[in-house]
Amino acid sequence: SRELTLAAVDLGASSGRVMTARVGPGRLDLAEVHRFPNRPVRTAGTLQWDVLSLYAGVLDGLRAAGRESSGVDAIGIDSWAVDVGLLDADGALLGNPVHYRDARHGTAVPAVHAAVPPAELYRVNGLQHLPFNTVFQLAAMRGTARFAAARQALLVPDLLAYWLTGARAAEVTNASTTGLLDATTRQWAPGLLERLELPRDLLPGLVQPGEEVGRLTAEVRAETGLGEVPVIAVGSHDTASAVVGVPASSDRFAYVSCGTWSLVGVELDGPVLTEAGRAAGFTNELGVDGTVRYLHNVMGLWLLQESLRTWAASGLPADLPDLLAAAGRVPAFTAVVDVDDPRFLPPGDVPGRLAQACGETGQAPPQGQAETVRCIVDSLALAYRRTVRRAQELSGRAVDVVHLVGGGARNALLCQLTADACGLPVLAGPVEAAALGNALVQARALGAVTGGLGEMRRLLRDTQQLVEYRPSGSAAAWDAAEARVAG
Ligand code: LFR
Repeated sequence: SRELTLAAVDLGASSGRVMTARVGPGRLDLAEVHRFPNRPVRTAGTLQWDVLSLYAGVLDGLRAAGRESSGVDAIGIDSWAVDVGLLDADGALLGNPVHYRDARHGTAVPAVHAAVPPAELYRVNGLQHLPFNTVFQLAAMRGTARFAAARQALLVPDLLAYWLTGARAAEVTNASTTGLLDATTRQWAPGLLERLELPRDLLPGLVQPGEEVGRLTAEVRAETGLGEVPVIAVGSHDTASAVVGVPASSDRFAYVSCGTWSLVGVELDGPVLTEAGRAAGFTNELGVDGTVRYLHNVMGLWLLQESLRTWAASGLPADLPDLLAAAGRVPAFTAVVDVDDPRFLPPGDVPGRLAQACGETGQAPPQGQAETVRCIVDSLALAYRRTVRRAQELSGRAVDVVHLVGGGARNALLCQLTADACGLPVLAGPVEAAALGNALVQARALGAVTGGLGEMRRLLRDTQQLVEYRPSGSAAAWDAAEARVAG
C-alpha cells in the first residue's frame, strides 16, 4: 500500500488547526501547518462562534498544506459537538452558530421535558443531560424569525464540509450528540422530531466515518491551489476522533480525552440505556466503526483556562507551567470541589466561583493562585476517579489502564494525580489524539492502513511517544477528599 498525505482540520474551543499527516505502513507523522485563534464573540447578549473566520483559517491552512506537501490526498474535519448553523432555502447561512456556553439554551429545557419526559428522552437518545444539547438549542430558537427561515441545521464540521464541497450531510458520531439521534437504531429519531415539533427534514442524511462527503468545489480549488481533493467523513466529533487516537492495546481501558472538556469513559459495542446511567450523567455517543463512547462530560481544563483568563485580565501572572509548578509544591487537598457544578459552565470568574463552592461545602477557600490551581487539579483527578469507577460499574467493562490523551497529557501534575486517584497506571499521550484519529480514518478510507481500531491503535503505539505514570499514595486520602466534595 501507498503512503499518503492527509489534511486533518481540528477545531477546538480556543484555536483551530490544520495538520498534515504522512501515513503508510509503519508510518504516522503529524505536522501542524497552520494554527488560528477561535474567538467567540458576544453581540446583543448572544455568545456566538465566528464561523466565517474559522472557515478562512481552514482555507489558509489547506493552502499551506498543499504548498508544503505538494498537494494532499484527502481532507477530514473535526470539531466540538452540538452547535449548528442554520441554512435558509437557498442554502445560505442564517447568522452565526450560537456557542454552547450561551445561557439561552437552558431556557428550553422545561418545554422539551414537558413534551418528552427526561427518562423517556434518555431511553431514546442515551445522552447525558447537558442544557446545551442541540435538541434544547433548537427548541430555544423555535418562534424566532431565524428559525422560521431555517430549512436545514448543519453541525459545525458538516457546515465547513458543505462550504468546501457543496454537499450536505450529517456525520453520525457528531449527530449522536444532538439528542435527536436514536441510540439504538442509530438513525434520526422521527418520533422525537415530531413531538418536539421540529421539521423532519431539518437534519440532513447521515454519513459514516470513512465515507466521501464530496470533492472540493472549483471555487475552493481556486482559493487553495488544491485539486479535486475528497473531503472524507471522519469522527467529526473531536472526541470521537480522539478516542480513535487512544493507543490502547486491549479493550480493558478507560480514557480521559483531556482538553477544554475532559471526556471520561469506556468504549463499548452497544449502548447502555439504564436509569442508573442516566442518573450518573453518562452519555452514549457513537464512535468510529459502530462503537459507543460511554462517557461523562467532566468540566475539564476549562477551569484552568478560565482562571488564567481572569487573572490575566487583572494583571496577575498567568503562565500555566509556572502556576502548575507552584501548585505541585502546595499541600494536596487544601480544598476540593465538584467540578461538574453547572456554575462553572458560563465564561467568567472561575476562581471566585471556586471559593464560593468551597464555602458552601464548609471548606476554607484556596488562598492565592497556587492553591487555586491545586484545588482545580485535585478536583479534576477526583472527578476522573469517580467517573472511571462509575463507568466500570454501569457498563460491566473492567479496566486496567487509563489513557489520557489531548492537551492535558502535557500536564504532568494532572497525569500523576490521575494515576494516584484512580489507583491505575496512566498512559499519557498522544497530545494530538484527535488529529491523529481524524487522519487514520481518512488513511483507511484511502487504503493506506487496513483493519479496525485495533490496527490503527497498534500504529499509534508504534509511532507516538507515550509517558507512563504509576499510581502512588493512599486510596484513603482520596476517599476522604471525595467526602469533602459533597460537604
Ligand atoms: C470536546 C467536546 C465535547 C462536547 C463539548 C461541547 O471538545 O466536543 O465532547 O460535549 O465539546 O460540544
